[in-house]
Amino acid sequence: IPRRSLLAGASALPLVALRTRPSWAAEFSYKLATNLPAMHPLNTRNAEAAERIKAATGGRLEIQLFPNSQLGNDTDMLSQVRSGALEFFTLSGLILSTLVPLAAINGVGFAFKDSQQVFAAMDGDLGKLIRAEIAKRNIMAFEHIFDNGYRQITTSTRPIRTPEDLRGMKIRVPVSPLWTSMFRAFDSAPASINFNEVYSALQTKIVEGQENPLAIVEAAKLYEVQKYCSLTNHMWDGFWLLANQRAFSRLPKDVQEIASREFARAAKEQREDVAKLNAELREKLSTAGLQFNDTDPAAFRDALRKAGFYAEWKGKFGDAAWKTLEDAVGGLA
Ligand code: X2X
Repeated sequence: IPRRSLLAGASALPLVALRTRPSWAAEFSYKLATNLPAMHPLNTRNAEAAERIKAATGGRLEIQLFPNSQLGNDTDMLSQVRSGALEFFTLSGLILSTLVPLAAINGVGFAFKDSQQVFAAMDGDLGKLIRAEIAKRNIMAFEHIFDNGYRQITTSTRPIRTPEDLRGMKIRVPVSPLWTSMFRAFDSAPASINFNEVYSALQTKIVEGQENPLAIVEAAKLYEVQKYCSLTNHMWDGFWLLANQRAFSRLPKDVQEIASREFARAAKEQREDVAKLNAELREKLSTAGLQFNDTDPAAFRDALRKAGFYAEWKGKFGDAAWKTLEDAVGGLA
């Protein structure tokens, strides 16, 4: 095409754009933010979902991804999604619990036996209960939670082989009462730090260690500033995909349905990605220099029980919610 005719076409466009939205702009242009690096499956799968949503809605809903805490830390982004400044946001239920206390319940230490049990509960009655609580705020959670995974402890100072090894350890935890309470129960010295500051907190030795699933230890390159990785599997954590309630209800019904369908597919695919990563990363991260050890979960669970951790959180969540958890995982306290 000759250059001149392109320019001629372009100069004609503003006349049309005076009254209606330009033909190249989406009717709804929304943001989706996460705290994780772009390569983590939470982002790659949601990026694919955004593409499919754009195609299936004929371009009416365009979703732009902001990974890696680009729009602020989790605390900031949670206020943005509540106010509507941000339309979509993925957040750990445990951090969300600063607003919706029940959302921390899946993080109770050593509650779930395996991922199958996790997702049966989170796609079932337990998840339903949590989502109902979330919906009482200005936000909503899509049906299927994304996987963060079982959390492991990394440190620069010493491996964690027994619960006693956690005594006095300066360990970073996310900003969430349940996390702080759990590591206090182990007699550690937990420090609440948002994820976007974790790498530098480890690098500068503000804290000795942190805990996260292997997929994150890799994606955020935490192995560069940590020496040991102790496989404690001490809790399961997931990311709710949250939406600002008003922003979502503003979408036409068919667009809402397409978005829900594609996010559901993204969650299912993302769970498989994470399971695969967490299974293969021990070897890869060992090669990168991390020293791994296994642990006996029963010893850690006993330590929590003796410290009164389960009794305390049963009281906080209440008997009904605790029973829903125990119906899914068996007796806890
Ligand atoms: O902050 C963390 O450690 C992370 C990335 O796992 C969560 O979002 C809870």
